[in-house]
Amino acid sequence: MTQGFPLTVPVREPSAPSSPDDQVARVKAQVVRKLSYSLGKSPDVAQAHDWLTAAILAARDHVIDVWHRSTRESYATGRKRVYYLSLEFLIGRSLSDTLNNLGLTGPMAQALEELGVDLAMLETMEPDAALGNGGLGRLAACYMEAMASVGVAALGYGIRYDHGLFKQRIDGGKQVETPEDWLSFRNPWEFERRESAYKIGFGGTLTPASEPGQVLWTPGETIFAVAYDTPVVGWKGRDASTLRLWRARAMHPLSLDAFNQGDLVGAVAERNRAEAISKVLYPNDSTPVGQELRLRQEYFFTSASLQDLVRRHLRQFGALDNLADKVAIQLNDTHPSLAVAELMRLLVDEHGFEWERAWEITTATISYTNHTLLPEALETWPVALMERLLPRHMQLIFRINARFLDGVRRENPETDLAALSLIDEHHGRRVRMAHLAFVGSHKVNGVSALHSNLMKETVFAPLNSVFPDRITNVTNGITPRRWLLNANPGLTGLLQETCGERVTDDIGLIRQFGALAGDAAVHDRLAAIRRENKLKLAKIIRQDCGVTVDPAALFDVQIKRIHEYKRQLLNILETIALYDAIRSEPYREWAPRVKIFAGKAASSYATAKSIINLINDVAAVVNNDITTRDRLKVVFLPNYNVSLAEAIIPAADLSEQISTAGMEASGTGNMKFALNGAVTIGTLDGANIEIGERVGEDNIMIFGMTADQVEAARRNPRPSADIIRDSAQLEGVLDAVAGGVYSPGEPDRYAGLVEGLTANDWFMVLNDFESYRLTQRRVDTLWADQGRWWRMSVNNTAHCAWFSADRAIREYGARIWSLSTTAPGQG
Ligand code: HBZ
Repeated sequence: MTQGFPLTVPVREPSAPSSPDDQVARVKAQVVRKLSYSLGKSPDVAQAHDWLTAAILAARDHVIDVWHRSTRESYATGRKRVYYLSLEFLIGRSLSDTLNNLGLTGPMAQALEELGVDLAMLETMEPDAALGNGGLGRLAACYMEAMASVGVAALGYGIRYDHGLFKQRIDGGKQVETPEDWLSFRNPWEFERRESAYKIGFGGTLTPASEPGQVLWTPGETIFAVAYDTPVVGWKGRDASTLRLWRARAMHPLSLDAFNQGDLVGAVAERNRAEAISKVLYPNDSTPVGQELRLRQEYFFTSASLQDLVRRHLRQFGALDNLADKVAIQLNDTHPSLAVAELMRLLVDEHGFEWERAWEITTATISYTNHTLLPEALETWPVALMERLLPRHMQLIFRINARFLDGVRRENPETDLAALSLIDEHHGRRVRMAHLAFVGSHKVNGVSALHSNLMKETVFAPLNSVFPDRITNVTNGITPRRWLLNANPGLTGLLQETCGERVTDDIGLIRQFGALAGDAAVHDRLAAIRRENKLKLAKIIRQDCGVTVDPAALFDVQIKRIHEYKRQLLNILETIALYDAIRSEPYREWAPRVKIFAGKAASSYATAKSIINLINDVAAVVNNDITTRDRLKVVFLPNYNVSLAEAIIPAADLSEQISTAGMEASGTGNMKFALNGAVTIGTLDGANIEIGERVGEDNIMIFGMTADQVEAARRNPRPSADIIRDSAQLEGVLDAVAGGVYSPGEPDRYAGLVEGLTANDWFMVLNDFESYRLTQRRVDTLWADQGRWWRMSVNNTAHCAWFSADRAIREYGARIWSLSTTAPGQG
């Protein structure tokens, strides 16, 4: 099936005027116009943030032209739309990417320069939109851009949180969280759509309706979801997708009765309760949140999104019977799982469909992506809470479950139904949101080959045996526009010289770079580019950590959420071993290293916070030791976010991807580093395996246990005393940490952390220590041979085009959404 796109959507230069000078003049006039007539400022009194807003508004006008064309085109062709439902969109800054995708970076920089303003400086003032925690949210942002670049008609749906992910400060070595306030200068990218507001009900009563099977739900509480739209433009202005975020508003923002009686708090109580829903992002990553407010958030955005897409479909096609032909709904993990029940409710109760037909439409429309198998991260909600908050949905879920289990029983009476059920009866009756999403979808995908296989073998094994064709894999991807072209202009320039200008349109062309892996001149160019990037990062490190680092040293980087399974602890313990080794042989030729860490810990995750503390404590000792001064530095960069990642990744020599095998579903940072030419040190976990397959085993440093070995070791653990005995360094390192060498003011600060490791090494930190340490020493040897190192670097860049989000989106399009995306190139 060919939908007639994107071949019908030509790649256009953004409404290019006749000459570059004209273009600069035009952009300049646009910026000044925005400044005057949208902001009411004249150039002589404008502040930096006024210029930023004016530049954004001018850029936005160009996006709108594309956006309108895209929207018109998708209505005209009636092509299928993808709706990406995600509780998180980790967007970061938008100005630089938007200008780049429109080909307007040069003209805008020149126009502003003529006005006496520095574009690069303005770009750093833009707030980093952090409506997400980590990988899942960043993936959603990459996919929105990739869909616009590949020519998929797409809408992303989420929540417009007033406050995104908290800001992190490091005080005395410890994480301190402060609120984030990205909207304080308003958000110039968005459009409020008051006309697109939907009622969202909670609680209340159910009565049978006139038609059999239909139920009339009278909610006890109703709030509004108001849409805010942001266009996301694709590469070269090919297309624009829409990010539609919902804001919660009260039906009655003020009770005059209460106010008149002097009850000021009561007067706005309804408003506060309603608006709490879109007030703040839950700061948890890979762990669920049990609170009622979270369930209200999940239903709020799911219901608003489904009502919106149903309304759009009816307006366009007049009936819902062909919904699955024209609409694909992708659930980004289980947070929008209620979509299954909500779509059934809309079809059955509001549009009079028979159950069977409604179920056919629902399952043909919906599909679900799983992002983690951590048992504690699989969402379940108490039946009692669901009954109180969403009585009709609970009823529908029971019915879905009963019909599903009846069907299975008929086919095979021996089946263990309890393992399949949407209701977990062991923990006080809870709804298993992953089972709801699975049963209500036609496809369920994992995010790397290993992860998708583990889904079949572990958490989803019972469901997989009933639906053997349902689980599929789409290995994650990243947008090369943000993570290569924009973040690393030096490398991009070299790739254009060596692989042709078109490499920016068709990232697949970088495989030609591999032919230059042994070219000394290319190595020199790469070394100069990397050095430039490292100098910029060194400046940030000096500003944010007060530490001076040498750009000639090996930059060894681990940046991601702080979690036990990601094993920052393994890294810092090995750092201590290296520190000890350098001190015991100070005259040996040690490869100088800078150990760079960054990442946030969930505010309630005590162990993760303790690991941050330890890294900072070790840094304080190491960085002040003159014996190791030129050889080792340790830094923890505060407030990790998308923008900081953009500065760090192009400056990295070594990428730490060292999760306990079987626990990191995919990882996407690993792809960004490899594409930028860093060498990975990593376990056989998630997408590391696929990176290794592509770059070749000589170009990746793999260590540690496999997922199977981890599983075996958990069933039959080795005594930690044995493991410690087999390593020359481990005991000394653990004793030093536990004994307060790095926390002299509070000697037992890490006693519990170390005790935990030796009592139960669930994450295999001790088990993998020696293998990791020896691999790090092999890294030293390779680094000493710079020719060899740059050969590895070239091979990483050259063979990672496959990790483009465009490739991932094409796979979703072909295998899950039944689209035909035939545009050439882009990996
Ligand atoms: O999703 C991450 C995975 O940890 C990472 O390996 C993967 O690359 C990335 C994109 O696929 N997962 C998350 O960021 N978050 C969760 O998996 C999650 C699941 C349930 C929750 C909260 C977070 O309730």
